[in-house]
This record gives sequence, C-alpha cells and structure tokens, in this order.
Amino acid sequence: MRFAGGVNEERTVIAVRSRRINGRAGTDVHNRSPIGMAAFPEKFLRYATVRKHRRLTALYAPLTSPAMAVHDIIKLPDKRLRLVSEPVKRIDDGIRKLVEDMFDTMYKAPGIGLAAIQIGLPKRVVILDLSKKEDDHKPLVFINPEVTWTSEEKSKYEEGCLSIPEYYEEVERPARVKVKYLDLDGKAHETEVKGLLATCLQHEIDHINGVLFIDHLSRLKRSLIIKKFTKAAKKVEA
Ligand code: K1U
Ligand code: ZN
Repeated sequence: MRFAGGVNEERTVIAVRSRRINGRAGTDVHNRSPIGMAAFPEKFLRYATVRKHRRLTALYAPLTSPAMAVHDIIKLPDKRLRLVSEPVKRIDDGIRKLVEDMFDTMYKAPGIGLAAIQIGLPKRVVILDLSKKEDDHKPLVFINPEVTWTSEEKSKYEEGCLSIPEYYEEVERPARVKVKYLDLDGKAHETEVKGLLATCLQHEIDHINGVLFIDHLSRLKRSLIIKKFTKAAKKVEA
C-alpha cells in the first residue's frame, strides 16, 4: 500500500490498528504479510509513514487494496461448525486467496487462529499468528494438518473461540503434539510443538473435524453456552 505524501517524497504506509484485547491494549501493525497483501479499510487505520525514497511525484494512490476480503465469522449454533472439512487436493490460486482472506479476517477479529470452516468453507486449512510484537507478524499456514502423536503430559489453557465470542474457559489438552501438514508450496512437514502453539493448533484441528472447545468441557457447561448462543441467535432473527 503506498501513499505519496508530497511532490518529492514517496512514503510507504504502515497500517496500524489499536484496540483492547481481553483487557490488554493491543496494537497490530500490518506491514508484513505472508502473501503480500494486508491492507485495511481506512476506518481501521491510523497511518504511520516511513520515508522510502525520494521521487518526483504528486501521485495519490488509493489507501485500500481491492484484494482485501474480510469475511463474516460463523458463530455458534451454526451447524456448519459441526462439519468435517474436506482435504485440500491441490494448492491453487483459490486456496491462496482463501488463505489471504483468512488472514484479513483473523487480524481484523482480532484472533490468533482461524480454520476455513469458520468463514463457512469446509476445507482443511488452518492459519495461526501468535506473534505479540506489533511490527513482527509471524503468519503460519497449515494445509491438511493432522496430529500424529500426543504427549501423555497435559496442559491447561484458558481458550477462546471467534465462533463463540466473549466466552473463555480452561481446557486441558496434550502439552505437546506432533503435527504433519503441507505448507502453501505443497511441501510436507512434520513438527513437534508445545505451549500456546500446541494448544492453538489442536483447537484449530478440532475445528476442521467439527469439534469445538466447549466439547472438552462438562456437559452442563456446554449445554448452558449452547443455550445462551441459541437464544441470542433467535433474538437476532426475530
Ligand atoms: O479458532 C479460533 O476461534 C481462534 C481462537 C484461537 C485460540 C485462542 C486461544 C486458545 C486456543 C485457540 C482465538 O483467536 S480467540 C481470541 C484470542 O484468544 C485472542 C485474540 C487477540 C489476542 C490474543 C488472543
Ligand atoms: Zn475456535
């Protein structure tokens, strides 16, 4: 995204979003993207400019990218969340665009992970970005991810879900897992992960298998939260 700010100076615009995340002040700077696109509507931005190079120009480029696509995230009790997603057979432009859209959607939410089914597409595609530093995004893409090993050791983490907004509960899962997956170039990987990465990856792999984090809670907690979201959805419909 470029912005020509004067007759002799071209600057690169860095999109900065500031908001409170779970009580914490959060600022996301989207100046790096895995696929060369991370632009945001003007209403989400304040602009920081970095002088790039001097150029004689009075050009005023549009501040948003037409390629940007933020999707609605489907919410409980939408039945699509219970679908088992289909494996990706070929990593083509459609999958690359899906991944771009998923990053736009996840960063805007904001969240630290997303599965394709959460934007209504039952494909086995998962993305994560656990980075904390505002100018240092670390986008991760997992295509057809599969857990191949789990540790006996467990860990607990207070999980959230963009499809069950504003509800957080502690979930116990294997502390370490091995996951095999394809990257966006179709290259196969198998990696052992732990900590928040292990938690989030298991949460997202659950999504592509139609499982939600509330399924790891007691039957009582699960039915209460489903009731609450069903009631809220009916109210919106009425
Ligand atoms: O899959 C999802 O719904 C995304 C989910 C991922 C996740 C979070 C915590 C534990 C397991 C999986 C979220 O991103 S919920 C939002 C959230 O946790 C968060 C958002 C912004 C900053 C920090 C955390
Ligand atoms: Zn989720």
